[in-house]
Amino acid sequence: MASVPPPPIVLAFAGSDPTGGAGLQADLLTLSSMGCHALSVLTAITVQDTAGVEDVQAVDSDWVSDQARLVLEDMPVAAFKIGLIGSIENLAAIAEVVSDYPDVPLILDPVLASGRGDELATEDMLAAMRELLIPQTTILTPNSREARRLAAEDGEDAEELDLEGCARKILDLGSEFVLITGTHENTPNVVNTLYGSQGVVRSDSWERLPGSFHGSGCTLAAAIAATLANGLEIPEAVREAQEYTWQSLNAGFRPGMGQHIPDRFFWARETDDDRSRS
Ligand code: PXL
Repeated sequence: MASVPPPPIVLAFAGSDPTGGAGLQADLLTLSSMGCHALSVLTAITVQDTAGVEDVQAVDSDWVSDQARLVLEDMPVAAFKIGLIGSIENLAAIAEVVSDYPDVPLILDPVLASGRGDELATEDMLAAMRELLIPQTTILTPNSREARRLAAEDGEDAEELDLEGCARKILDLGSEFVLITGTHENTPNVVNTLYGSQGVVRSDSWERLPGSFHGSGCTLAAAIAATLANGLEIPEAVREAQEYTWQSLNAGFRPGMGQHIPDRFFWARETDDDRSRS
């Protein structure tokens, strides 16, 4: 029997999304689909449907630490991925846990609001993110709105900031790389740009798909964690994760009355073409 190497392990800190579109469920689907084993540390429970988030209940921060510490003492991890954090106490707890693993790449998706605009982080959490988590981040994956909010200084109008300036400010906060996604920009294609200390590392342009998606940011950040855990260098890891995410979105479906959700297992689903061929 051919021996198959074990999957690399990725630890995801995330909130539960009962729709299966975003959050922890998006991370598990993406990491599994990309050949990783996911450890999942629940940070919050949400009440939501495909239209929006109705309520969020953060998990007690001691429980967040304890969930993470026990699995980390048991298993080696190849990457961390952080999504919805839920509270400032959770943010501090997660920052302390990951600081004990400085060699493990950390992908931080700064979840500030749902697709509909429901706030998922307070201004205090934003400040704590800048101070405690961004300095430990390998790749931060904000959309352009999140990048502007993170980069805006006191009294500054976030809307006015250009994305390259935002990237520079975020890198100055200590993130090694920042990938700013362009879904919310008024451009014909979606342009995602990866910045590092030397400036633009790569910029990729994607056909803009119709409809609005629930869980696209979670999918992209989890996919980057997976490609890094699988051993790719950062520019290729970011390229391949975008390719995977675009394919998941292109195969997306609308299970309810709100947004579309990506199909992270697009490759496992038979299409009509497959069926007519067999
Ligand atoms: O897409 C960001 C996100 C992450 N995690 C959870 C969410 C959302 C958006 O709604 O609900 C749990």
